[in-house]
Amino acid sequence: MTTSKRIRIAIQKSGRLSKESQQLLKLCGVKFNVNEQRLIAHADNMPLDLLRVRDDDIPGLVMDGVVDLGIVGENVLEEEQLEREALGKNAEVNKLRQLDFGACRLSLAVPNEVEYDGPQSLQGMRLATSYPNLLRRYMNQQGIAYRDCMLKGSVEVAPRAGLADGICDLVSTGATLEANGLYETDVIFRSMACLIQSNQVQDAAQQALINKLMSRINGVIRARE
Ligand code: PRT
Ligand code: ZN
Repeated sequence: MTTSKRIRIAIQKSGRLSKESQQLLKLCGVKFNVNEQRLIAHADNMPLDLLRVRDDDIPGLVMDGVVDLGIVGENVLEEEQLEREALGKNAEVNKLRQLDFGACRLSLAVPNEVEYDGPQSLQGMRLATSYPNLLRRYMNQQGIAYRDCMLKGSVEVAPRAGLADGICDLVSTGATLEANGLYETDVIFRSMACLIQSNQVQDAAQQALINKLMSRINGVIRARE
């Protein structure tokens, strides 16, 4: 519980989105210093705090109203929404805008020696993934039966290790697939980083600050286009 009216924004602590998330806020005039040991960084010049967490935790923190804003990949957001909807939990969030970094796609890939002739070729396969809900939605839409193998990391080595027949993983350049003797067959979700807001922000001063931040973000992104 907090009695202060400071805005809280969750960003990735360390990883592919953390530098650009921090840079975007700095370009919007938010002055802060990050201490690697600390979860929270307070802005010096406005009532805004940065909460530095694992990216997977960001959608839930925003949906539950623990923080007001979050910067996260659309892939992580969509996966969490599907997960919560399946559990009958609140998955509501207000997506304020897509950002201009973090581009990737969630794709299916199989070993080079496997012949692919449309999604039906994946029928009955065991697929390794960290995105079971996005995978299930796509395979159900295609009407393809499969089994999954949940892995939080090292997904791309699962086929070679004999754990799975194929994978469903994030791709940006394709170098990781190539290095592991895999090729991309289906793109199932395209993603960018995005800014999300909790539906539970009710304070007018907080909303005014969020609106100000949004218009600055729009300006920064427009200037970079
Ligand atoms: O520790 P934490 O849980 O916060 O981080 P994480 O390890 O789960 O996430 P991280 O930092 O790897 O990625 C954060 C977000 O960046 C993802 O959720 C995506 O929205 C976005 N993003 C953009 C990517 C990539 N590009 C990407 N290429 N996330 C992961 N990858 C990985 C992919 O999983 C594969 O291992 O990079 C490899 C493929 O890259 P290429 O270039 O070889 O194709
Ligand atoms: Zn993560």
